[in-house]
Amino acid sequence: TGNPPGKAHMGTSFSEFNTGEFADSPQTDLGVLLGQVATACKVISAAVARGPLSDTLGYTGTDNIQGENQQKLDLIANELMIRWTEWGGQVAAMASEEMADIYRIPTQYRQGRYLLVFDPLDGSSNLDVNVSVGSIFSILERPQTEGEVEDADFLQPGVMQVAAGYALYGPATMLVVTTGHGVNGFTLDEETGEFILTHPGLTISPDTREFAINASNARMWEAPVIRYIDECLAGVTGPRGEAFNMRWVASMVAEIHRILIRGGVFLYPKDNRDPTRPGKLRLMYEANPMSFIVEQAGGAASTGREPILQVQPQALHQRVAVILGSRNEVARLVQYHLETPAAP
Ligand code: P6P
Repeated sequence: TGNPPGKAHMGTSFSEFNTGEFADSPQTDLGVLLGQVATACKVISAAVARGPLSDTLGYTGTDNIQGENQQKLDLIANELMIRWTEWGGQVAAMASEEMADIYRIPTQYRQGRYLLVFDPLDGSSNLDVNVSVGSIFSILERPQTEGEVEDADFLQPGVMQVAAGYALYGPATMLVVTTGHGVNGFTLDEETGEFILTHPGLTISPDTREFAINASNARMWEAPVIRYIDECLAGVTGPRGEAFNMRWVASMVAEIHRILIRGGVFLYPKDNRDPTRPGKLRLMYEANPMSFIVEQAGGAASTGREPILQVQPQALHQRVAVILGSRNEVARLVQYHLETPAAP
């Protein structure tokens, strides 16, 4: 499939792009679902923007399955994603960072062929300080279309995703999507309510001199990461012979978007704070969708020891180590892991 050459030009609306993307394919349902997700993201964007004006900032006092304090807007965004997609006839069930269990579509709605997995408001700890946040989504197909959807139906490796994307609620609201035919970025025209194609064919430079990591965890990093970051910090007189820059927004969507635009490598690696915890970020609705996007843009995504998209999920909310972005830097980090035996 894919839009005819030259069809997806700057200025194309997401609606027109979506139609072109699936015009001659059996995946037209996917295009319809992506349109519904895009609308949900517009509504979430408006809710986030009104946060300080509508008493929806701050915490609910409850924790999610991750043991993280839930912000009011986390739950609002979760509800909005469900309400704007459950009736559309494209989805059979959903899973979210904010819900312990899967959400099966109510029987009054047509059961679709897709599973929608999402982090409704990633980076929400930035809300009260008005720093960019986003929504991340991943779309899988049901392994079978009979009977009730079970947790196990979601436990597919990232290579099985049929689409993935994120909305970035920043100075501009953007939607970045892949269906396996490259990565395209759309900017919300607040006047018309349309997402307009502003970044066709996003690609990540293979090399970079910018890394993103939460350096306050340095004492807990494993040897390969310590080696890589030390070399970056050593500057022009060090083994890399270059000066590196660092960024850390604590909002994965903002970090990945920066990497798509100007290159970079993002690390949230396994650390030794808890031997049972392979990393902080969640596989199904953070690492997998972002890895699909990054790889479709010519980048690479690894746990340090295996490609993220090859990881076989064992549980809906499992965590994973994440190293992704400019492929030559990811390759260097993978090589450093190979040279260092995994801790027992
Ligand atoms: P830390 C946000 O909570 C998130 O899941 C990602 O968006 C972000 O990259 C990371 O965690 C930030 O983690 O430990 O720096 O607060």
